[in-house]
Amino acid sequence: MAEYVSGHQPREDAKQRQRDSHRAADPAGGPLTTDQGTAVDHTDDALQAGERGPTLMEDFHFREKLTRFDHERIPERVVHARGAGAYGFFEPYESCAAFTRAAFLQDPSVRTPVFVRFSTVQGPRGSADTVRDVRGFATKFYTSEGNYDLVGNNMPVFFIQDGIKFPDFVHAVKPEPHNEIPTGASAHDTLWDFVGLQPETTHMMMWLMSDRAIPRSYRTMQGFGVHTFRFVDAEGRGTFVKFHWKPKLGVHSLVWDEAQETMGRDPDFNRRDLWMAIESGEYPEYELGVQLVPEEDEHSFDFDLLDATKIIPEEQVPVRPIGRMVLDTNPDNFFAETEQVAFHTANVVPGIDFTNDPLLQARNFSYLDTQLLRLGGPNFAQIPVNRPVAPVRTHQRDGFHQHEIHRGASYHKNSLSGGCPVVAGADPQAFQHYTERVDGAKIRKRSASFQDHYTQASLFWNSMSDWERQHIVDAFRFELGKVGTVSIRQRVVENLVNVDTELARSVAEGIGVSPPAAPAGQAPSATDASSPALSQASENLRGDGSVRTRQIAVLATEGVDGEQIAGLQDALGAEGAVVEVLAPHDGTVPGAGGGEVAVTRALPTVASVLYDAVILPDGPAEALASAAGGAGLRFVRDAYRHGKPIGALGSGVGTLATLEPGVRLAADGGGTEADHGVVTDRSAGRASDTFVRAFTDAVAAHRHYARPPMQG
Ligand code: HDD
Repeated sequence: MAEYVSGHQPREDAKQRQRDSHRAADPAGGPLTTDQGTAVDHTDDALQAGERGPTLMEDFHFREKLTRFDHERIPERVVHARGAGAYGFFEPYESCAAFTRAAFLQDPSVRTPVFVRFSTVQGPRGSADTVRDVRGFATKFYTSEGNYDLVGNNMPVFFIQDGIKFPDFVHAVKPEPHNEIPTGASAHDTLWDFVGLQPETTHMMMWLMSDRAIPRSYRTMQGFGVHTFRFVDAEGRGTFVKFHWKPKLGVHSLVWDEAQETMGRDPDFNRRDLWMAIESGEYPEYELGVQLVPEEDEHSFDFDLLDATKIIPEEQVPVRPIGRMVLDTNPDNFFAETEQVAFHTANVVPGIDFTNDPLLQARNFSYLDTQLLRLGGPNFAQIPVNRPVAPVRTHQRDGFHQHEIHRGASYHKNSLSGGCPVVAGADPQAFQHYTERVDGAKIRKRSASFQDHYTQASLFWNSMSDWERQHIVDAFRFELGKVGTVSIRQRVVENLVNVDTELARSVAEGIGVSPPAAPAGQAPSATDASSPALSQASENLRGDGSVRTRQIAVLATEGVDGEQIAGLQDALGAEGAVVEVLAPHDGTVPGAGGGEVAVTRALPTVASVLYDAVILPDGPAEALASAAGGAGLRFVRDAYRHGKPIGALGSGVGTLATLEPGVRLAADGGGTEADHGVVTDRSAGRASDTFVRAFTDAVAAHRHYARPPMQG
């Protein structure tokens, strides 16, 4: 049986601290009060002189209520403003003592509570979830030795090499300064102007133009610490380390057209998905892996380990799984927890240390600095979600929003408080900075080992499947097609030649600029090498292959086979999928056998983009297609275009045939046919096990991109 640090249970742990001393009084425990605890008699009418007279200053409840409302907002994060968070726990698989002394990585029976916040980067707090953007993946481990924050992204590299450029990059990617357009999007002049003039962005831009930038769910994306960090063992020996989070459900993305429509249909798509999964007990799970590089191998790569625009290919240094994280509790209050959580790359614990990566060094300044403004002063670590479970004893005093009532001397050294708190000195529990010899001239200069900006961009391109490449080309065309300044488009294309001439040529063709000047064939700085582990088509990113939590729509109209639908709900539900019956209206529809079929949602309130797959059950084909003013047919056509699995049974196959998609459909009496994720069976009655299996496999594969184009 697992034990938990500080005796807390994982689900309750982080919240328990809040409940103990910070939780608001039970709303049901007494009447509405003022901030001072005085009971309020009436809150719907202000105190006024006569029924039609002016409002009186004397009404302290009215003034307090409005003042408090006027002050509800705090500055949103300058980047990563839009986010969603959850609590959970982390447990190591085995002791990592061989390379780090971090306490939370020693004992598989110790669970460490965590809070994770996922985010987009560019858009404001109220922007849509499914924009093309990097996703933040920030984890706060409440360890017994203090808080450790792993503030990562869902891409393993970054746009720039030195944090001094961060304000330039962020100014460029944020909306245009004069009209604040576009919200949440990178497809505009200033970003691409910056990109074309900063070739170090090339590798990251390949990732940003790939499907990684439009994850299906926070539960189906990887996370990366990005930088090379340093593990330190009990003897003070260092090992370079890169951190990887891998989702149990596999790495899956939306397609761009779908992502755009989802912004309108459900701007909270990813946030809702995370929330609902946790509410339904389908706890998101990620495996933590590390790539370890001995100190003596620091210079054995053809790139610099300190350069955050580079990965270590997994084929070169395998990712070693060291533990798992489960997110099992939703916050109670978005503002108090998800908004007020404050991450900081410099929140480290003994056993984890930094390297001289110039991007990381800048971050170690910026995160503390930003919280001072955003959270209104220096005491933000006292906010419940930020409080360590480890005891805090400091000489820090006063400041805005001080919650602690400190006693005794507030300076070191003192004799009046018995010298307390004492420093840990050589106590092995204390954080001791890794001893590293550093000497050099004071210069503003980047090492020559940071100068190759193309080999890994090319490696990424080479590692992609055909459909991934097509999506990348389409994304470049879309983004640059929104850039008004032709010279900016041209410059980006000229730069892409260094990655792959064909890529550059295809992009140029789509955006109406001159094809790149370079000759056909491989550019001099590009490479033939690939890293298959990077492809979403690879086994590496497939996950457990299950269909758990996939949203499957079953379209129903009057006369549909209700028993068949019930059978599908049972069979697919048993695999963990969520099966919803959609019909032209809410309530029920009369089934073929006379019974009523319960409707989960009315078709006009939903759309194909909100589901992972669709089934057309046996029923009147015409009626299914024209259901809700053609919404049924539109639903199926969208699912087809977006590569989603489509199942059809009995006369439902007839509805599919109207699409003339060029895929093979089952023949009469021919059993189940599965072709490019279209699974058909003309038999009436209960769906066969073969159909259910074939359909489940199609759903597990997520998308079927190689499907023939839709006709008509
Ligand atoms: Fe950053 C927020 C991730 C480079 C400065 N960053 C922020 C968040 C994530 C990242 C996930 C949101 C945390 C949350 O949910 O509250 N940032 C990264 C990664 C980077 C990176 C993976 C490169 C490897 N960031 C970076 C640089 C700087 C910053 C180079 C400045 C020099 N980042 C910030 C910030 C933010 C922030 C301005 C805004 C809100 C906050 O810190 O708390 O300080």
